[in-house]
Amino acid sequence: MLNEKVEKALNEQIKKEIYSAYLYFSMATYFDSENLKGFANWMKKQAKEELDHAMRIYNYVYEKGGRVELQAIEKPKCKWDSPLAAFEEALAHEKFITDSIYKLYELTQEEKDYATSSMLKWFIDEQVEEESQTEEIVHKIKMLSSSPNGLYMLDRELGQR
Ligand code: OFO
Repeated sequence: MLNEKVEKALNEQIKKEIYSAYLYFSMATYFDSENLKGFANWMKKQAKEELDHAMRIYNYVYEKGGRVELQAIEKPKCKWDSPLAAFEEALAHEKFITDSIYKLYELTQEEKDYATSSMLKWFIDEQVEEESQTEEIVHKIKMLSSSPNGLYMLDRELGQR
């Protein structure tokens, strides 16, 4: 059986992961509208990863005899002022997710639910990568935006993800 408080918090986290996918799909639509196909490709891949994160928790809840109850997902923003603004928001969002995973981990410790703590370690490690790869792109956009072909070069690079 899954601890009730933990089950509720895992359901909340599933919602946040699905919202992350929704936000990144929305960023992909912005990039596609700007004809930045590589940036859009990167965001679509990221969105799919977020759905995998949601499914990882979903499967765990059932493995532990719990129940998933899907929540309403709010409409994401759909326009940004620049590619930099979109990636800065993606980075801020990843930091928010990291914080949410940490809080979830703390709850499992308080509730002595060590199996869920152990499952969450994968997410703690994953967030290090998620933040670092997004931050790297923020830096690259800042560095390359002053050169005329900079954004185009980065778009090609992100298209290869
Ligand atoms: Fe981008 O992070 Fe999920 O967990």
